Amino acid sequence: MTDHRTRFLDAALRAEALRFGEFTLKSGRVSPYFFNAGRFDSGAALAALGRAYADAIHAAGLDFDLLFGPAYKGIPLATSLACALAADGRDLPVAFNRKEAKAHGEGGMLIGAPLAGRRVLIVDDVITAGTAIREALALIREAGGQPSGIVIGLDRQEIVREGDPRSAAQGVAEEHGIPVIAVASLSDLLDFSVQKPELAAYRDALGAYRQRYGAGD
Ligand code: OMP
Repeated sequence: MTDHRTRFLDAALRAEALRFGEFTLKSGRVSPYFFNAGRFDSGAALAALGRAYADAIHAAGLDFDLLFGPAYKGIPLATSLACALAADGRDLPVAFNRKEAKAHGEGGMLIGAPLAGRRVLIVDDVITAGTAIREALALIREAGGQPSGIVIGLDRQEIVREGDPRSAAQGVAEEHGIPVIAVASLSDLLDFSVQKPELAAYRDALGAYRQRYGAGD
C-alpha cells in the first residue's frame, strides 16, 4: 500500500472518523463500517487529511485549476487540500456551495472563486452510490465550470445495483468521462485491517460486506 493510504487510514482511526459496528447507509444497506469525515475536527487532523489528499492527487497526476468542495463535508476538505497544495507550490482557487439559496447580500448558491471556464476538481468525503457526487457535477456545469476530476477520501467500492458489476465510482467516471480517485478504498481498508491487531475482530464482517455489495475490482 502506498504511504498516503496508510497515513490516511491511520489518521481516520485516530480521529475516530472510521468506526466499526452496524451502520445504516443512505442506500439502506447495513454496513459493518462507516467513514465520518466530520470527525477530522482539529487543525492537526485537517492538515493531515489535506496532506493525504494532496499526495493522492500527485500520485494520480490529475489535471485541474480549481478545487470545489460540495456542502457541507466537502468544504473543509477542499480548504485543507488547497492549503496542502499551496505548501507544495501550487496556489489554486477554491469554491464551494451553500445548501440554501441566499436572497440578500451577495446572493446565489456559490461561494469563493468563479467556476466559469475552469477545470474543476471535486473534493469530497466518500462515494457509496454516487448520488452526492452527481449533484455536485450538475452544480458545476450550471455555473459554467468544466468538471475534470473527483477526489474522495474513501471509495467504498460498492455496486449500485445487481447486474452491474461496476462500482459507483467507476460508473461516475465512465458516464462523465473524468477520473475518480480515492485516497483509500475498501480493499485498502481490508489490507490495513490485516496489519492492525485492533481491527482483527472486524475483518470477517468487512470481507462479507465486500462479498455481498463489492464491485468486481
Ligand atoms: P452516495 O451519495 O450514495 O455516494 O453516498 C455518499 C454519502 O453517504 C456521503 O456524503 C455521506 O452522507 C454518506 N456516508 C458517509 O458519510 N460515510 C459512509 O461510510 C457511508 C455513507 C453512506 O451513507 O453511504
